[in-house]
Amino acid sequence: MPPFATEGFMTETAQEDWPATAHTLSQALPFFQRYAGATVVIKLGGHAMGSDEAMRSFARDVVLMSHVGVNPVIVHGGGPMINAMLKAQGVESEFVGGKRVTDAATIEVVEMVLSGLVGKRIVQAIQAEGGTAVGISGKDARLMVCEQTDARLGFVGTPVEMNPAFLERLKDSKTIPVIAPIGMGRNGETFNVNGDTAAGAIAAALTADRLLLLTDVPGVKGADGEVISEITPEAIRELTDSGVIAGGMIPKTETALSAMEGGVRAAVILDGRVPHACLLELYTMGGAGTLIRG
Ligand code: X2W
Repeated sequence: MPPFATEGFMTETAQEDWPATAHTLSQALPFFQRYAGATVVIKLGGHAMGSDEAMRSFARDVVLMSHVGVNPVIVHGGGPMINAMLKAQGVESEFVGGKRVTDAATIEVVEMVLSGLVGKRIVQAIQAEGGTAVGISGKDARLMVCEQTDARLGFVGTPVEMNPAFLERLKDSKTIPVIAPIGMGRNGETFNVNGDTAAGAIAAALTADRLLLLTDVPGVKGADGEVISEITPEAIRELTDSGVIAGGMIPKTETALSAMEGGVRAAVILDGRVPHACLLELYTMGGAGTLIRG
């Protein structure tokens, strides 16, 4: 029997606020109904993974979503954690076009850090809040078969064949998958996959209702520097052509657009450092970050 996650709630909420809490819950009913049965793929980037408290809050939101009928699928990054481990081992690492050049020594560290440390930390946090999670990578059950992206990048892979049937089975048993962006090659290779790319490919393979890309920026900014709350794929392309969308935002918007071309209904780029970013997005009128919808 999983633990009930009541302790924090009881101590964080003063008695005089309980009627307001009941009101808030009641207000969320239409949103609970809208997303009941929906598959929501959440990319948790390494930069969005903060303190233990932030991790606990994220995990709690995921368990809540699962309890009200959503099928959350977590795909995580861990770039900063890989950097730290490589540094500790004295291994140099460089990025080309946002992707880590990955040689034979580096891929071992990448797989150890992502599948071992980062994934299991998220699994443990979800289970501490009463959910059930399993940590897997794109290798497990042949979830994500990859080909080499570019010989100059070494063991960096592009997903070419997805096998989401195993994830469907986990969904049926209310088990939350926590997926490390590691792919398997057809010739026994291990591939390092950009976390956003992996999340987009998994969301498309599941024809997810939502892809939430949790990052460390508030969303997509327009020419006036303000965060855009909702935008179409066409407008994203225009802003990219005119140079307003640039740098690290480009891989995120491209992931969102290709996931939508693959059948995902909508994608959201949002700031994972904001407390309860996922709940804000799914269960309030305000939403959070930038919603990309056709
Ligand atoms: C990434 C995988 C981790 C990742 C890397 O080695 O850093 C490639 O660059 P974030 O935290 O989401 O950036 N892979 C090919 O994407 O982590």
